[in-house]
Amino acid sequence: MNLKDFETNYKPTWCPGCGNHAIWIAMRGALAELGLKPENVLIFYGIGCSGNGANFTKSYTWHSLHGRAVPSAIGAKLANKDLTVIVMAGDGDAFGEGLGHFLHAIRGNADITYVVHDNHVYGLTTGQAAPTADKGYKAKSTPAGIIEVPVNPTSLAVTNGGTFVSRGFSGNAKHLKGLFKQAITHKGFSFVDVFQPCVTFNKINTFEWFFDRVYNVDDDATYKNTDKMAAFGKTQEWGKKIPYGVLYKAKRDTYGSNLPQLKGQALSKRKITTRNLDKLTKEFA
Ligand SMILES: Cc1ncc(C[n+]2csc(CCOP(=O)(O)OP(=O)(O)O)c2C)c(N)n1
Ligand code: SF4
Repeated sequence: MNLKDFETNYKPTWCPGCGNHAIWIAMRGALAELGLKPENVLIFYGIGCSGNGANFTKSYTWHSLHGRAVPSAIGAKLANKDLTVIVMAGDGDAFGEGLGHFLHAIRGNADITYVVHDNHVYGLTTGQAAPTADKGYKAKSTPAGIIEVPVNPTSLAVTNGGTFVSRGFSGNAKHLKGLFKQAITHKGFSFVDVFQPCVTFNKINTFEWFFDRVYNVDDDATYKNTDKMAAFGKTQEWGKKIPYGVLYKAKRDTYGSNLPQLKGQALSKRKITTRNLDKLTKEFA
């Protein structure tokens, strides 16, 4: 398998220089190196520039509703556990409209991979501020600057039962490919928050801005990514120094492995027949 095996006949329509290109290359590289075949991979996309990857990437795809890709993906994984199920969405989709789904998916530890294209803006709708934009960020939707503090997705993931919490950067596609491979092979909900500069609408959080600040925790042999408190500390770092890499890893049962129906258990010892259905309905009413 190689990168071409995961390409369709459509060429990306993303702006030249957009961080989405590196994510696209890294994901196809990861799938190819894992020896996966397009017919065994199902990728759910949100609505946004990131979601347009549905047209360029060869696999089974599902272009979801805005903010709703995660629950659809969990359902698919429960229906067919042999599929490799991935979600790719923008940060507006993931942490605005879809924030509730993100938290509940982490709690449940559904065995899917969640890649967020985090560019701090709503790219497709021309640059409104997304929930990860820094306080004071000025956009056409917030000309006087954002009043709220940003959502911190990696902190939320660590504190709400996350088992694979990581960050990638479009400026390091080689590392991103390795991260995607780890995330896909992780048993449970794996979260990869990718810094993906939007070169057209975000003139603050540019490639240069990130290059001046990011450092890779995977290069630090003293960092223990299984230490929850240390991981939480890393997720709180922002400003002059911003960590990326695998911030936290833990082992926990997946949602599917604990679901009674999938374990072959009957939900009730009482057999439901047409004769006792009325009685049962009354009991539950
Ligand atoms: C429920 C709902 N609200 C709003 C929209 C309009 N909408 C489409 S794409 C988009 C923004 C996408 O931004 P993001 O998720 O950050 O992805 P990006 O384009 O940056 O990749 C919005 C608000 C929609 N389609 N559905
Ligand atoms: S608008 Fe921004 S996020 Fe969308 S394709 Fe262009 S650079 Fe990328």
